[in-house]
Amino acid sequence: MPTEIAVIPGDGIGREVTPAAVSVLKATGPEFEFVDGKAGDRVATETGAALPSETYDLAAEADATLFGAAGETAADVILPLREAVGSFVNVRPARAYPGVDSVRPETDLVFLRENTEGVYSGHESRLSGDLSTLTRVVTTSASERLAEFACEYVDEGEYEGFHVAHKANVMRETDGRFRDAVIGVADDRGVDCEEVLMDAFATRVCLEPDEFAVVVCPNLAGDVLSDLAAGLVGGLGMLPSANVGPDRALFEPVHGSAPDIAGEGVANPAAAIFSAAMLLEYLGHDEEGGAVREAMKTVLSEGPRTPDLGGDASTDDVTEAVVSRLD
Ligand code: GGG
Repeated sequence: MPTEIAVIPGDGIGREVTPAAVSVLKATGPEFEFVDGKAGDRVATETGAALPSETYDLAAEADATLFGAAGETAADVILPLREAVGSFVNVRPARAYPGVDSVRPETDLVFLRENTEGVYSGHESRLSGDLSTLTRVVTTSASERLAEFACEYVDEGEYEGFHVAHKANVMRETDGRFRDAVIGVADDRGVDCEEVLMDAFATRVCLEPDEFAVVVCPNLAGDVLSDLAAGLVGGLGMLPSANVGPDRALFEPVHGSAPDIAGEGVANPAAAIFSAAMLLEYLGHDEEGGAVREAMKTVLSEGPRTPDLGGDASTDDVTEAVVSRLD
């Protein structure tokens, strides 16, 4: 039976970069069955549900999922999709590549973002006309599971250790629990783990990104700090990600729907194509994943490039250039 890949483009430029990633996957050789799923703002308007149950089920049952971008309905789309694949960690590499005008060309980071709780756990309330509240959820079990993943990631990637970013000096109970759980697991496993306050990290990573390699973060901090790192390496069009669970995973560019350029055919497909490389490796196609990454890197170096990287090429031009290097 061919491996089933759920393809959920979502909103805005997700509808342009996801087909680009699928074209690249089709050019790699392994036999995949691509099954399309609908989700997002337009689907919400048409059907009343941003994530129809059949799309949730598709992601929950497919071998892997390729997602594009979420728009206004992000909370109703990407958070449940991550739940559908059982994801507990969002792996977000932020790397500078030759040929891309990067603020910090020495940047080579991977964020391991907690993916189930924190302030994204959905416990928001409007208590009055003047007052809204949000409950932040942090469990030892989810923090330890993330730390276990981080220790394995560090071992497999032969890193010296990892940093844990937190704000436990202010959020003593929640980030204190997160920090203690992560450091506890690292100590038990004999993995070097250095703590850093997340606000200090934001400055230090801009000034000295090569001081960091693997950074473990609570959910919101991981979302924000990885976007900050995107600014060091050429912008949001550059960062891929993998939402990993015990049995399944969902791959998506870090960027959102970019309504300002949606429909113009000029979105940078690099993040989606790098996400496809991560998907291939996740499914055990290491050689093909490496080939996609190398082809994308060559195109970034030699062109064509989309306008966000200073070029005038279209999404299709870049995709065709990558595909032609895979033949
Ligand atoms: N492809 C990533 C995406 O759609 N991002 C929009 C967004 O708001 N994401 C929230 C999150 O990553 O938790």
